[in-house]
Amino acid sequence: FRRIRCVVFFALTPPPSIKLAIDAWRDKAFPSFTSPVKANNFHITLAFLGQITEAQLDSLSQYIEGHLKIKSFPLTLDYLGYWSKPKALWIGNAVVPQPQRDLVELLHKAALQSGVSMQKRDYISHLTLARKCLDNPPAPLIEPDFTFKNTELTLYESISTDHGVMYRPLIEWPFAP
Ligand code: 3AM
Repeated sequence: FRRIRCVVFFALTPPPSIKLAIDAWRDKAFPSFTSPVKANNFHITLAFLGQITEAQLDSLSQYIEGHLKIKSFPLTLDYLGYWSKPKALWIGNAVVPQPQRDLVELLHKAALQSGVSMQKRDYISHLTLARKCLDNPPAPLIEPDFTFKNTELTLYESISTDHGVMYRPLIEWPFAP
């Protein structure tokens, strides 16, 4: 985190085996996409912060260390969603577990305390599968059904490269077992 400012967000991350399973299911269930999200980039955003300063990062970390009391929890991605405005196809969890709700709330408080302004909008838990998806694709042959345990909170930096965007984990906070 040497640069003065960078674009960051907090997210949950499926374990590698689930990332690969979602990737394989996506290949089978849909025709190819113009702009698929790489399996390595799969995540469930909890809070998007945008550009923050190093001082704000320190303050966020301190707040989280002092207040994070979440235990590892399971989550099931089981339905397909499409947003026509950002043209994104995603899978979501019909049931947002309480620990995930608590995390979103905690991160909003952490941002407020750290002087990071965040948009107030309803939280929709989702893992984006593809962007620039012009139409809502036909229903998949096989419905999504991916369950995994969430064992940590990650702060990612969003980096634009010649090969597209890449998300680099900056800090991880493990949940209690
Ligand atoms: O969680 P996904 O991958 O759907 O679209 C961006 C991506 O969403 C979103 O944050 C995630 C990580 O980059 N994002 C980008 N700019 C945003 C903004 N200004 C934003 N979300 C909310 N407000």
